[in-house]
Amino acid sequence: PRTIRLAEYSPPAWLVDEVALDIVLHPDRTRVTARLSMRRNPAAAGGADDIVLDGRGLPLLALKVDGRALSPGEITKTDETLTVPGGLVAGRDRVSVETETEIAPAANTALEGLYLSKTCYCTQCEAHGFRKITFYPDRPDVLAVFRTRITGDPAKTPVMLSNGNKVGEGTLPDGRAWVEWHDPFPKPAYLFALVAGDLALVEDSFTTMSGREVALQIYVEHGNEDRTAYAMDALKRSMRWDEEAYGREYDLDLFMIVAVSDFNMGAMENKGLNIFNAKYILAKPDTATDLDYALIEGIIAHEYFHNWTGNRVTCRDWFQLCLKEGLTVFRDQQFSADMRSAPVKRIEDVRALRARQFPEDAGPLAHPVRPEAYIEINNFYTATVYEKGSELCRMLHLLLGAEGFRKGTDLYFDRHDGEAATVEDFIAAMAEANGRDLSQFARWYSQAGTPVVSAAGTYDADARTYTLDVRQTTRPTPGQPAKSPMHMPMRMGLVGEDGTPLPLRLQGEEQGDTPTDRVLELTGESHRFVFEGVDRRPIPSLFRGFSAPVRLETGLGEAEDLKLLAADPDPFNRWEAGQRHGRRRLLALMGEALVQKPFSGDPDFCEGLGAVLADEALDPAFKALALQMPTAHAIVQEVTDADPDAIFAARQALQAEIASHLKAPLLAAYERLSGAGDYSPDAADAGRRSLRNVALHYLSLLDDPDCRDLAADQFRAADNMTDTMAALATLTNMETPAREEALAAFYDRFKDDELVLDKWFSVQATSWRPDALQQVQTLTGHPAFTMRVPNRVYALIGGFASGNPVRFHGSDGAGYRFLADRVLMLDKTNPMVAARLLPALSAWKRYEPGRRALMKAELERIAATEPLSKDVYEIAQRLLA
Ligand code: BAL
Ligand code: ZN
Repeated sequence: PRTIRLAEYSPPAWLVDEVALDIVLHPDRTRVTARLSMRRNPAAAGGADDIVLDGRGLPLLALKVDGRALSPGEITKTDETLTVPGGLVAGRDRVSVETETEIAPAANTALEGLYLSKTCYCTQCEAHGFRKITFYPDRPDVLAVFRTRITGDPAKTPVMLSNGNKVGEGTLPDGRAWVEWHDPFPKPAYLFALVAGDLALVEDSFTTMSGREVALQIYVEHGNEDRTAYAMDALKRSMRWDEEAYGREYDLDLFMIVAVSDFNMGAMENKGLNIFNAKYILAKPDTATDLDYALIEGIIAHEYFHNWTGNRVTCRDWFQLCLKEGLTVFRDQQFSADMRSAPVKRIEDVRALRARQFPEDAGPLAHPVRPEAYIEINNFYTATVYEKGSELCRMLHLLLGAEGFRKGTDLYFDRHDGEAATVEDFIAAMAEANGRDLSQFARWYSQAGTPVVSAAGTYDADARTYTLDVRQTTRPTPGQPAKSPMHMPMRMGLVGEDGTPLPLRLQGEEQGDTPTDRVLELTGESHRFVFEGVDRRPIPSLFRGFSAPVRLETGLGEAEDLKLLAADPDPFNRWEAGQRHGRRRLLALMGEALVQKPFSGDPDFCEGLGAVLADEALDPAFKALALQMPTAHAIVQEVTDADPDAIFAARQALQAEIASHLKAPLLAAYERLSGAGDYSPDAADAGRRSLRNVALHYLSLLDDPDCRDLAADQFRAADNMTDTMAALATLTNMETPAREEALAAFYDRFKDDELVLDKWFSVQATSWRPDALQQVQTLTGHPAFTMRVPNRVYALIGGFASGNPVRFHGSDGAGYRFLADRVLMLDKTNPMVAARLLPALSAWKRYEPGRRALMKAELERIAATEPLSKDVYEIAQRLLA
């Protein structure tokens, strides 16, 4: 397979001003005619002026250039491209190219291009799906105005949608219906969308800040209309927020969302016609958890925000993916923080970053936020591009201030509206709007790896000074052996033992209004900061709010961490101190097990957690996060020769210790928080449920008559999916007849509800019982299991491989073999989803020699298989390199 490189970018020789698509739907023979009004690109550097159209696996039924039919001998066609030789259009600046092809949506199992989700036609064109629909220069720097005519059987596809505004409809003499759509905003082909099916419609409207009325439409399967209210509300809140926070108004008179069952990704921001995985639209209290609601809110916002960051200003090439994704994730995180609790949202986002992006940066799949080479671009929709990309925007926001950041985005939109831009364009707008030099900051986009910042402080009581030394280093990553220092903001404070904020006056600064929280900028390998007027020994609270995506070595000891857990005024660092100590405890317990010492206890830590639990001033959602110990995946990142059984045993021991120490307050909290009143998915109620369910988790670890029946009782009494799932997850880990009863009752109740059934599959996949793999294997034979639906694959296979850190890593390697078999099976039908399962093996080098060899053997088996998709080939090669 060919490697595509950023360095080889060249502008397209030909542009498309307008495209007229005529699509006649049929499950096996959809006819697609495309008429492209093309123009020679004045910016192209001369050279070959062939017209090259992408077209993957498409038959060419007819081709006309300026109305003249060309014979096969006049053109060159491969399975990937169609080339009209430059000689045929020599001396012409404008030409019309018309092609006709035929595709089979029903046979499209890869779910890229035009396919059928059940009986509904839908599309997924990002990144390279449009070339599976018709011949076209399928690259994001070719922006055209689309006119789309769709013809179909009105009995089967009464709803036929595309981008923009509906400009005509009618019926043909043979009874078929047609509609025509026109999108006035020039866009790249990856933002094209078509949906046709028998769908129910839920409507609302939104008045924009300039007083325009926008019709809002959500299309769902019949019967799901009552699950759209939250998504619609989130959409309206997103539209208002983008006006207020970024001055961005919606630009069409219609905004449509369609929920489909079969979708490789979460959702897609097609202009005016977002297509969503139904999981991120449909919710009601008895089918969706609080997490589902939060994800719906965040993803609705994300796709809507793309209208400006992605659609109005798009990417020049796919290497610039972070330009739209990092910025849009940052915007959706800001939105959710405004809608909910900002500190809790920040902790959740950092947890996700550490769980998914840090391992990426530390392993064989490490790549810069703006990658420089790929074989299959679908493999780069990664946590690094998305979540680390967002962290870079967040750092700019902190370095420039909220107002400065807004000045930068205003300039970026003004300058590049209607264009395909680059990361350099974005940085230039930020720099120029603020008069700042961001050239060193830009290194974050090209240098992979997570910097490690180590800190050391000394207090001089006589001089009343505190000297803080910080040093940054970044380990080599694949293809980048040498690293340079990054420009990063370090938000920090110094606190007394009781958490009192101390003044932060640096040597040489004037006395006066001294802040107790400030941002220091790190640019060199090392810095020394001397604070004056420090009248007691301080504890440093560094990188508050996780102000830069680094691994911090604080140099702090146990006692200091416990003090920060008790009293750091920065909620993020308060949580962080508890996590740090939790990690310390887990590593200590693993060490004890190794030398066969009985597990020690740590009453001070338990007391510290107990104080958090008892603190009336704290948000229950925060308490729930603070009480949860670092995950097994996090510990794998901390050790060499990781032994999953030892990590599991240490986590169980630590949690059991906390549970038994805090049994009374946990039971009291569990009782106090028992749901009273109607369910609301809002952050406050969700936080209370979250804390109660953390208490349930702890209490269920105790072999104690007061706790034994809590989960089964909760399962029976629950009136919402959050509590139901928390109880079911707990029971699924247990050896009790109540387990089978609950699983059977749940299945019985929800067997016709595909989204809830996914939860039933995944809860069993993530059980820590020793027979989990056997159960998963049995479930692959369940009549409701299918490899054709990505959500089901992610629930069962993905749930087991990525969400079961102990049983997936069984020492016999059967879990690895199971995953590899499934990846190879799926590669034949849906390579994108197959490749997305494979990173479950990405940390293979971190495990003890036995597992390491077993994982490697499975990766080698995959890599040696022929044929293999580009998607799986690339990931397997990189993992083995
Ligand atoms: N652009 C692909 C889906 C998303 O990130 O919104
Ligand atoms: Zn996105």
